[in-house]
Amino acid sequence: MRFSNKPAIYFVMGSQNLKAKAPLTALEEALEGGITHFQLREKGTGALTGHALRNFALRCQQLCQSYSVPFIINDDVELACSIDAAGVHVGQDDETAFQVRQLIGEEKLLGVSVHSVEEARLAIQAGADYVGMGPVFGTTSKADAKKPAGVAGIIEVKQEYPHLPIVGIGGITPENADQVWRAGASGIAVISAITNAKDIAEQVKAFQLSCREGIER
Ligand code: TZP
Ligand code: MG
Repeated sequence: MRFSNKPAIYFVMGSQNLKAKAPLTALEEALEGGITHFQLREKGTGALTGHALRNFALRCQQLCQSYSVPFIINDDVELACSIDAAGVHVGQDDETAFQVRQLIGEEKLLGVSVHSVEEARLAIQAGADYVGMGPVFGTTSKADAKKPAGVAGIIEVKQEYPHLPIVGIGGITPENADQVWRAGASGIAVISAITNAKDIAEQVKAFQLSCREGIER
């Protein structure tokens, strides 16, 4: 499978998401713990821009490459192309998935945030490799997040498109992740439960365990 051949533990982070640790330290610990994907999502107050963003992105990319983990950029197609990132993730309010696929070519991963079977259908048509669905649970990491949707949407899209990789996002912790796995998700995407963890590598391992428990149950 193009997106992942094992359950994806997809870490999403921007420099603004870190309080106690340096962002690159957090990323390295998460890689050490075994994340399978990383998305740079630089947004909101204090977000890096311009050269600072590009330099930060390059350092994240280098770290990801040294662990053979795909480095994916949120929204910024131009930056992703200029540094040859492994992929791009876009929402419904960004450039259309169809346009993005044309700009990035066939090789790069394309992820699209969707909230319904219809949006999933359009994402597939546009050439998405996976879709993100959420917020599954309540989140404070996204200012304009919709109401938590639980796992119902994931189950519905999975029924309609059994081969489409779906990544759940929003308020996911090692304690509730089993619900997302059982709904049929191929992955879980996480910001705060990883960035706020004291021991980030251990927390990633707890997410790996949640997957085994979710599947066995
Ligand atoms: N999209 C839907 S919820 C969310 C995004 C980017 C934020 C997820 O962050 P957290 O801290 O894992 O709830
Ligand atoms: Mg976006």
